[in-house]
Amino acid sequence: MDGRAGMWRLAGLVAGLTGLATSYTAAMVLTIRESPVVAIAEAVIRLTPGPVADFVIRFFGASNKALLLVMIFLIVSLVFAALGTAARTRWWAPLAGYSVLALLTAAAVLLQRGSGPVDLLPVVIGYLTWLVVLALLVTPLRRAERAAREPARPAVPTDVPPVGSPAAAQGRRAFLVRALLVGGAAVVVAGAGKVLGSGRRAVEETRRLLRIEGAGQTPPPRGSSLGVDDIASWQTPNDEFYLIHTALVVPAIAPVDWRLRIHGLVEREIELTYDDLLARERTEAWVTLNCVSNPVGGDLVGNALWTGVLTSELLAEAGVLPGADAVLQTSEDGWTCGTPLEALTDDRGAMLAVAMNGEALPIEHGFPVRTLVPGLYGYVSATKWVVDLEVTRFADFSAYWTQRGWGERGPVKIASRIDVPRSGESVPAGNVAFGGVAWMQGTGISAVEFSVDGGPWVPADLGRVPSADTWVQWAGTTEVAPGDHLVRVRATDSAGNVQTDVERDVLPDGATGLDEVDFTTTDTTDTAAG
Ligand SMILES: Nc1nc2c(c(=O)[nH]1)N[C@H]1C(S)=C(S)[C@@H](COP(=O)(O)O)O[C@H]1N2
Ligand SMILES: [Mo]
Repeated sequence: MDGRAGMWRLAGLVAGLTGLATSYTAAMVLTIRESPVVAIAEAVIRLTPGPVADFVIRFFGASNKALLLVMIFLIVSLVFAALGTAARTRWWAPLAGYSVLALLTAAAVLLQRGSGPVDLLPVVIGYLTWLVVLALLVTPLRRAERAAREPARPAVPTDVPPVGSPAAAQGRRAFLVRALLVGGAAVVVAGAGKVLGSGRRAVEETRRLLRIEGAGQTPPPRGSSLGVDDIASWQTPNDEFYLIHTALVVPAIAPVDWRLRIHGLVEREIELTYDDLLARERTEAWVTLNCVSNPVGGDLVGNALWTGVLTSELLAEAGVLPGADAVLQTSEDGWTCGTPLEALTDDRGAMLAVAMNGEALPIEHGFPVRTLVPGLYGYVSATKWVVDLEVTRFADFSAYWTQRGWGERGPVKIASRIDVPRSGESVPAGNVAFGGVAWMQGTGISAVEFSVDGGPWVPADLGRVPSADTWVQWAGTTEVAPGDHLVRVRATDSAGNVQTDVERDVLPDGATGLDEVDFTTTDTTDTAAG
């Protein structure tokens, strides 16, 4: 048996497994989801034809998933070893192999429900690890082989079979040392990932089992949905709600560990536990939350039912001292925002939310507690994983996004969006359906109009809403001749302000301008007649 071939196999195996370790740990750090290998297992299960899957599942019993993982592990280990062997003669072979593996894994990850671009990061990290580690390991092996091929020097006569030159032996030693170090590092990295992942999973499990009594009792008002396909649903499901946070590692806070401190310019500091908060009287309201960096027509906006405790009551209990005009909010991950004190104490219903659409807040949306303030953009109000409220003055601090050039106060701006037709869509000419959503939290929307090709503004029907704090669905139809068209939309709020067509960037305090969509209408009379 060729011991040197064994070394190449070992190099491939160590590089491969180290890549699995870094990608697993990256997955544990970045998300609460499983590692890419699990994504592959799930894809295999999903893509397996029903009867085969049934058989396999019955055959393996309850442990089928674990067994499938072990099998995948064994198979990729063989592939890794083969790639190491291939690297000996064809430098590009492992590169090609790793690329194929990474692409397959990326596809499997994207097949998972609710996955996004960030979920690909572990795959990228694993891929880079493969390349770097394999290069690291084969460099001394190549050196050894080159040395072994060099013409033998006049040797001292000996009975020992030739094992190559001292340089070759040295190269192999260097390889073994590196393989050992890298392998050890991989074990440490994977261990760290396991610890991180189990903490996160424990919090996720706690959250899943948590029932917030009385939450989710306010159904969407009848008529909030106009029943038009492809308009954003009036209620945004939790797993479709947009996500914005600076945290790379989303805090996983067990409710028992959560504390909120209310202090600063107050008569009495308050410290609350999660149980303290849950023991208080709760409020529940439909509120639309949107991001200041949402461009005109963008989808960084969602509408949900929020359950929590009014900040006005907590702050009244703390006793705000004269002179204060702001609350500096801090999250567990150190993000900060400054909220006008008034917005947290007036009767708009600002709350420390514990539930979203009737269930405990999802971890990525701020579990166990976040702030929610109707009428303000998220970046100045909607602190996820909130742990500290300091009553203070705007003059005395500068919060995370304000330091980066964004406006200090952040009241929302009136906006409307076209969801139907989609940009570039082709629809039959004639009576064409238009629709979308519009919002102006705090004031409410009184009218939405749309205009095709700069023609007259056509009033749209509006869905019913429970308050001024949610978005409203709009829909309408108008006659459109065959050809290419452009539709624009504008809203009017309940104070009579008409949405401006002046285009402004999202920076520093929210975009303005009208959403517009290009679409094509096709003449259907021929085909209908023929
Ligand atoms: N801790 C923390 N809270 C945060 C942020 C953040 O980066 N960190 N982003 C804010 C911004 S800019 C917005 S728009 C909302 C988004 O809330 P969502 O991710 O639940 O939709 O959260 C706000 N709360
Ligand atoms: Mo935001």
